[in-house]
This record gives sequence, structure tokens and C-alpha cells, in this order.
Amino acid sequence: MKMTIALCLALAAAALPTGSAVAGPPDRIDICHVDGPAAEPTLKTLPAKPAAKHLESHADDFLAEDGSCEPVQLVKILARATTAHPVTGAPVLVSQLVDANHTGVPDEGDVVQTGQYPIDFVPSALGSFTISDLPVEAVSIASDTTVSVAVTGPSGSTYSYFWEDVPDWERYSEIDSSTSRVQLYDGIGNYINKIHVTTGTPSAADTPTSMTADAGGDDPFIDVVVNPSD
Ligand SMILES: [Ca+2]
Repeated sequence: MKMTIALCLALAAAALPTGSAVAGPPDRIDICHVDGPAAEPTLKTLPAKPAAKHLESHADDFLAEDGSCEPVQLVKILARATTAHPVTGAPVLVSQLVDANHTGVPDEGDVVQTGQYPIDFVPSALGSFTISDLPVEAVSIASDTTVSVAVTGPSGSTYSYFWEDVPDWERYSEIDSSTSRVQLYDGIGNYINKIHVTTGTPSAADTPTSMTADAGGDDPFIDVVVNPSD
């Protein structure tokens, strides 16, 4: 906090009139104001001198990052599955394992984030996972090609979430011992393509669908990368 106030005071000093004939507009600074212990920070854009005084008089206030009061959290993605947008073809997040506890490896304390998934092999449309940010409770596989973690489902059963990228297939799945599951397989070698999505897994898919097809090579309806940021 001392550095941020010092920076602000320096900017405030620079913004003060110096005796020159024409003073330019004062620098303006984005700060995040916290109005009470339980309040969300709100963005205020102030001239440098009032901004410095604000930071001095409100201990919980802080400088904004790039005009935002959202917490900056640099995290590593340990595994990621994407699908192709039906119109643009741009990658859309299916799911990813985020190194939320910053250990650099999959472990308890990491988080599974989910997005959308293909409902056919084109894909011509996407379904949505309606629950994201699922806490990882254990890790069963963590290799260069496969990551599997455990997540508790709505009935209390344990689901294995898989991301796999091997020469014969790319695979994302959410499976337990019951019939509720998500299986997205892009068969590349001798394996078939498969989409099988039911309701009831922790990610809560909204559009059940099931189909299989001959493999036909590396298709864009599902792409899986393990350790994509390496
Ligand atoms: Ca971790």
C-alpha cells in the first residue's frame, strides 16, 4: 500500500501546476474504493491528487489494474478441451483444469472450469454445462498425455474427469459408476468418434445427446491438450 500511495503522490505532484503558462489536464488515476468490510470494490477515476488522498484516507482502497478492480490471478492451465464455434470455427472452451493453488501440478485445491460442448460432429450447435468451478478432490492420473481428477457429483458419488491427448484419440469425459456421463471422443486411429452426454454429472449438461461415427481422422468437434501452457 505504501508503494501505491507513493506512486500516486508522485503522479499528483507531477500534475500540479509548475508555473508554466499553460497547464495541461490533470492525470487521472483509476482506483478501487472499498466502502465497508463486506463491500465489493468500485472503480473510481480521479485526478492524481484526490486519488492519492483517497488511498491515504481509505486503508482498503487500492490502485486498479488496467481499469479493473477484478483480482488479478495468473494461473496455469493443466489440461484443456475446446470445440469449434458452429459459425466462426473459433475455439470455445469445453472444460479446463486450472492450477488454482499455483503448485504447477494437478492436485487437490485445483478447479475444473466448464463451458460448452458439441452436440454433433460438425458441430452444428453447442450445449452448455451449467455448473463450473468444480473443486478437485483427488488426482488419479497426471501424465504428459492424460490427466484425471475426482469431483463429487450431485448425488454424492465421485466422478472422474478425464482429459486425454494420445495418437489414437482425443478424449474428454466425466464418468462415475452410474449411467450419468459425458463422453466426447475424437477417434483418430482405429477408434470411432463418440458423443454421449447425459444430465446428472457435476457439470450439469443442459442438452443430452448420443451418437457415434467412424473416426475419419482428427476432427474439430473436440480438441484436447494436456499442459497447453508448457
Ligand atoms: Ca495445482
